Amino acid sequence: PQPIHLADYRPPSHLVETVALTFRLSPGATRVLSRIRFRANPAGLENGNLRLDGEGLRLISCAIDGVALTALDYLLTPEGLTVPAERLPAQSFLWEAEVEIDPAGNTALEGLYMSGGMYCTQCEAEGFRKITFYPDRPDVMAPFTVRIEGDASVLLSNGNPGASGPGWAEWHDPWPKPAYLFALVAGDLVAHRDAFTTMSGRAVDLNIWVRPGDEGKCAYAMDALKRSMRWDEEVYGREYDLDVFNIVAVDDFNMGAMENKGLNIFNSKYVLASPETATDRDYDFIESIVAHEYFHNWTGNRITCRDWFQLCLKEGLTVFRDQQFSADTRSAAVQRIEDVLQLRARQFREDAGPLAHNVRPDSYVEINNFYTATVYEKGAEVIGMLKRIVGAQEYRAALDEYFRRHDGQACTIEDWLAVFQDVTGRDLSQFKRWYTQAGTPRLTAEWQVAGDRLHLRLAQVVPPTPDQPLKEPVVIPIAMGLLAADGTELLPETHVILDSRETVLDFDLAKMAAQAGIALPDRVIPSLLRGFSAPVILDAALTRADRLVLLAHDPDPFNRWEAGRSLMRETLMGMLTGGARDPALFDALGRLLADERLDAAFRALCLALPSEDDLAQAAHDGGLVPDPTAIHATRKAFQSAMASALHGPLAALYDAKDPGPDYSPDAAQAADRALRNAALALLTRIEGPDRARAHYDAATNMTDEIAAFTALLEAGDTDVAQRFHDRWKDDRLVMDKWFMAQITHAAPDRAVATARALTDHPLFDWTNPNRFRSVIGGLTAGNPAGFHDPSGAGYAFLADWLIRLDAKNPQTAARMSTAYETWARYDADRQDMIRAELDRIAATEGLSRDLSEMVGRIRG
Ligand code: BAL
Ligand code: ZN
Repeated sequence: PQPIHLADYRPPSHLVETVALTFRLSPGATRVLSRIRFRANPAGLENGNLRLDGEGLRLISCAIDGVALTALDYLLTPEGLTVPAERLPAQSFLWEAEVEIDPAGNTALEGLYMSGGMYCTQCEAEGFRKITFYPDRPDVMAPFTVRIEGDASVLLSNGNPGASGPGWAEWHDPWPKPAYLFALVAGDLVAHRDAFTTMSGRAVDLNIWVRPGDEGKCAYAMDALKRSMRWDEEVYGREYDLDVFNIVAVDDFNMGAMENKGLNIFNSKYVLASPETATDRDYDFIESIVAHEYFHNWTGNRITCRDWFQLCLKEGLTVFRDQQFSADTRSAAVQRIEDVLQLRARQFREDAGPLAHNVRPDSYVEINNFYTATVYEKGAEVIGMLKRIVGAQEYRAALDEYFRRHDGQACTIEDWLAVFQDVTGRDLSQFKRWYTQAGTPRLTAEWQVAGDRLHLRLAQVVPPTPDQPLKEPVVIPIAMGLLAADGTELLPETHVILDSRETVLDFDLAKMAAQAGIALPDRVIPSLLRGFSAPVILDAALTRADRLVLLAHDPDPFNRWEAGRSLMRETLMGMLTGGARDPALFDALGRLLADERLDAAFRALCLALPSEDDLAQAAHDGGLVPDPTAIHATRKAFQSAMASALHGPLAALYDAKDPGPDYSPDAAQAADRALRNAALALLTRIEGPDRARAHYDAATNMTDEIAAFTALLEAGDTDVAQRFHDRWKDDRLVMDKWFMAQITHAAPDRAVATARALTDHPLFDWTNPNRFRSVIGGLTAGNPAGFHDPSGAGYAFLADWLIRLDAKNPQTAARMSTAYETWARYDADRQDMIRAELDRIAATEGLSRDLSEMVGRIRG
């Protein structure tokens, strides 16, 4: 397949005025009748032909203005149907078609498919073309009327409910939408119901639809929904616009969730929660994903993307909005650290390898392959920088104008930036490079004290990435402060912008010292990039002593955490090359742990080590070839040393931070559990399994149970897996944790064998994306030393499963192939073995467009 290029965008030749669909549901042979009123697009640059996308459809009949078409009237290909301009009425006409589709045979989970006897849809990005013939592109928006005929008790589609009777229901969505936001659900479901009154007084029915038996696990998602609705009114002035908002939980789903207008469809993992079955982290995800999908109603649905290159227009903004919501709901500092951890783990990794691409890509073969950390998370960082640069007030004014100017439209990044330019009067042409250049900029900072002046030199380099050898400087907002060596703050937080390759800033040290009431210092410590004010890699000339000062005193919590993190990374890298541990770090961590003024969740984050993948990248960046086995062993040795050095404070925290048996997923309780369970993991390392066994037996919630379970797996307990299995074998979501934990916590030399054995387990349903990700992802992401086993067995295991899954579900197979993206870091033997597996996948007959594009890009 040929790549599609942004530069080739052309407006559609026809627009849609109305769509009416009738579904006659049957598992193997559903009939879809469409009545679509088209009109010629005055702005259309196409040839005037009517181009309808359609894949895997059995065409029964079609007609224009009531006159049946014969096969001579159109061109039908596996990708769609074209009616030449000369057969079309000039201005407006009614297209009618009847097609047959096979939901039960649809294992790709795109279009209309079945999950456990229930019909459901996933149309983003290009699934609607598997339902009926249609201009399946986001710049064609129309109101939809839907009639569903089927024997399920619940029949749902977008918009407001219309008439219904036994075996049928009608829905009308008055808001023009692109086809990717279409949804249909039919099943024997039950609802958890609630209601919401919007700020202008509209009464909205809220329903979360689940299988009978799961209705007791919806309260948290419902609460998160209501809080999201209120937050969007208060913070963005955005109100909900239909009489009903439905959420449906489905077990087989490729993504996390989907923002279909008025009918969000969720992976059940991100809806269902009870204290016994869901962890604090699960609750956290549910809250932010419910918010994310709800926020799409304005940023995505009312204003959508002109074409799929603009995906970040809705995704970057909506991730930014859900991060803001979580920061307002929980601890803002902890939220920021967690967001940055995710960004570095997924997006920096992507940006550093063969899959690097712009936040707004220039081309793609399969758009499903661009639902990436770069589009989502870096896309959100770009909005955060924009907000920082223009200020909160102007940001809000620009968003108001964006909603006013573009409501009901399909827009581009140019439209978005034009709003900011018009409202703030700023020239954003250089800022736009964040959308058009790939790669993580490297920011270096050096400084010297010269008498009573401080000279701070800042420089940036954007590294070459595939197809982009040369880069221009970007606009980097840098929030900074200055500390004296005793921790005194010399400069309140200041904002500077680096938009050239290099600049030198000059500070009056004498004045700052006088204001702070201290003598002129001969050493100062810049605290740069506070709050992670830009998505860059900072190389600052900080000594270990400087970082210990920041860890103890920086008023910015993000940089406090960052100082500890970089000290840990440096220590671990030193240990890898034969260096010793530095007791000063453990002393500093001990003081921090005991500081009850600090949020427990923040302290838990300070105890967490850089991941094995972080260390492999750090080794590579330092000119070394990472040895995954040595990294794993060194990390474990560091944890044991830390546990020994901090035994007293950890044991004290373990005793003090027990929130008791009345579980609540709120931030305060979750923070205490996070710190206590972090202490448990470390203590088990040096004490043996008794404490973890007691913790397991006493656990009344899944957060504690899984913490004890994994600590016991690490300690080599041979019975706990069976006990956990016997208790939870009937709960799909909990069993996903069971599968994953055993692989993640297996010794690296046993990880592949463990994963392989689990694929033989009767509950390993590999066609279920969650289960597949638990096992295959449990190895590739959860046990890097096992995946990179020197034998190459991990690479072969992944390739076998990708080939097998690709034949059924290309989207999930393609996504999992990113495990190979870091191949260039490793030694020649590993590189050869990975290349051989990529070649083997590429040579597979009938490989999907999704996976073949990914393999091709990874190989380079
Ligand atoms: N639009 C795909 C799922 C999501 O980002 O919400
Ligand atoms: Zn989204």
